[in-house]
Amino acid sequence: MSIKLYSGPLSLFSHKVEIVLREKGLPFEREMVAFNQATGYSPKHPDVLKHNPKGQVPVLVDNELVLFDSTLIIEYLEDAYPMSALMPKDAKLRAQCRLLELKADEVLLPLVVKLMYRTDPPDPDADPVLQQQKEAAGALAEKKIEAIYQQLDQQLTDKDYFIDEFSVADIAMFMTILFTMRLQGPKLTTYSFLSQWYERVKSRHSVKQVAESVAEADRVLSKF
Ligand SMILES: N[C@@H](CCC(=O)N[C@@H](CS)C(=O)NCC(=O)O)C(=O)O
Repeated sequence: MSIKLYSGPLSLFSHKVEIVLREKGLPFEREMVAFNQATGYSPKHPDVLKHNPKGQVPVLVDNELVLFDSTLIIEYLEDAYPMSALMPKDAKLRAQCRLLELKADEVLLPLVVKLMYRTDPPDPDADPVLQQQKEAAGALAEKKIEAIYQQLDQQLTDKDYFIDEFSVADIAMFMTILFTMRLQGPKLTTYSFLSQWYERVKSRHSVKQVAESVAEADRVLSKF
């Protein structure tokens, strides 16, 4: 068996896949593509361009099989390597698990993206009006993030994980909230179930390793 993951040092989507590989105990080679806060992923890694018409990480190569898109990759890993299941078997729970992953990636994350100006490299020529616009958009996004935190907190009342057992829903939501925190977004302290859940997920070996790798990438790449 030979699995290779093309990842990015601050790629939330790649880190979702990495947690799944680690949870399943699958050995893999990780290739970090170049990234910096000024030019992003440009120039792109030639293998990523070859394997993914969208030119994005993550890309997973499992022997002859080449896949891109974190959700699709994770579903493949779950089918091909069912040990340490990360999705429920029941159809309704499975759909709820997928829906939560989608909410993390496509509802919460677009709000978190509005906070990303906070890690931009300093620019003495920055337009102050543009800067104010970014800050106003960030403040509005924070309000919407808090409303989502409130809903998630309610969903987690007296529960260890979103769907019975630890699942892809927890992985996706955790990664998006980790990124909210590293961008100094709303704190979790007022949401007791959500903050307990966050610490519970973070204490898993697989998640701890990935969170440390993000922190290390920030020390090297991001200004705060
Ligand atoms: N829906 C994709 C999104 C992948 C994605 O946005 N990857 C980012 C890094 S986190 C990327 O490669 N961005 C570079 C680009 O879009 O050019 C997934 O789930 O994998």
